[in-house]
Amino acid sequence: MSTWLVTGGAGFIGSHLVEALLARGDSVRVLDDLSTGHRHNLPPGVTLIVGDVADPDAVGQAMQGVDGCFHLAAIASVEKGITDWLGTHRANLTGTITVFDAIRRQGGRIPVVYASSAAVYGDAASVPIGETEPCRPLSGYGADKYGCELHARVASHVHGIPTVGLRFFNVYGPRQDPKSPYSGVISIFCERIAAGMAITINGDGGQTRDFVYVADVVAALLAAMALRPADSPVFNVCTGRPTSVAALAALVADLAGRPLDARNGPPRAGEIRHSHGLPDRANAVLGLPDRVTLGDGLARVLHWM
Ligand code: NAD
Ligand code: UD2
Repeated sequence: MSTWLVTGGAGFIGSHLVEALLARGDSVRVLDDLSTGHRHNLPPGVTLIVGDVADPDAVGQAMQGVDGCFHLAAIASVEKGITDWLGTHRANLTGTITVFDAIRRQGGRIPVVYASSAAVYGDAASVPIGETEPCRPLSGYGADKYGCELHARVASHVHGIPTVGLRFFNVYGPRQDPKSPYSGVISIFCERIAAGMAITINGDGGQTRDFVYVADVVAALLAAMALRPADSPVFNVCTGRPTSVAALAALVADLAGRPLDARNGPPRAGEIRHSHGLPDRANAVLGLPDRVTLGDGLARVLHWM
């Protein structure tokens, strides 16, 4: 039986990963400050350490005796990175270096799989976006995620720590909090349309995103942990299929069996028009199964609500 540390394990993606690790009989320790995560997201049998991922003592203690670390703790919001630039930087980049440094201080080679983001690309010149596309982040959040990738190279090349970075595109699924002001479009649309409420489409709705279901993200996290590479690779975690926001709204209404009451609001400032990734490298190296289709994933979200 292996023992894993999951930072941010009480959050949306982290809690699904924790469930998968427990289901295969492993032991799980979670380090989370519960800023956006919830105790009730965690199944019984998990050790929860309430603490800050940028606190070297808390991370050092949590890291004792584990076989690997899934590092997901972060302030997962572009908007928060604008209003609290320094605080977000501390959680997102300092927190990641704290994880690597705790392993260095222990003199071990504990492998780390960490969450990066499609935000590292900024507004890419062309889609679909492959991993070799230059990283030109347009937000503090994206810059810090890119910083995580650069420090992961240092962790690997200087300190011998195996690392894998996963650039998540737009992740969705049950437990993504629709009440959060930073919530993803799918949780907002599903909640409002199912309740017969109007939705707002920012701009003309022609902007596209690559929506990836949380179970597929968990499969990528688990496969990445098995790699233990020496060259600190990064992978897109995406479907390769673009969906426009207008088409998403229509599909949710159809699946919910509700009429669509959609209003077009002003476009979001600084909005990226098209974001969808090339999944080929992840498919080849991580050996991922087929992705959950958007229709199936949305049905599961609606069923959960
Ligand atoms: P989430 O907010 O549900 O989870 C983040 C977790 O980290 C929460 O439980 C929160 O309480 C915890 N946390 C935040 N700051 C912390 C700190 N300083 N110390 C300890 N714990 C802290 O968000 P999520 O969607 O599950 O995101 C998980 C990871 O995936 C994040 O690193 C995020 O940046 C990344 N990501 C998510 C998406 C997406 O579409 N959801 C896209 C790209 C990248
Ligand atoms: C996602 C991530 C963000 C970052 C970024 C990288 C989430 C929640 N955010 O931002 O963390 O990684 O990708 O590029 O996953 N929309 C509406 N109406 C609404 C809400 C949203 O039209 O009520 C639109 C929004 O303007 C955008 C699209 O839906 O065009 C997706 O919005 P989002 O906030 O879910 O995610 P995104 O891509 O802005």
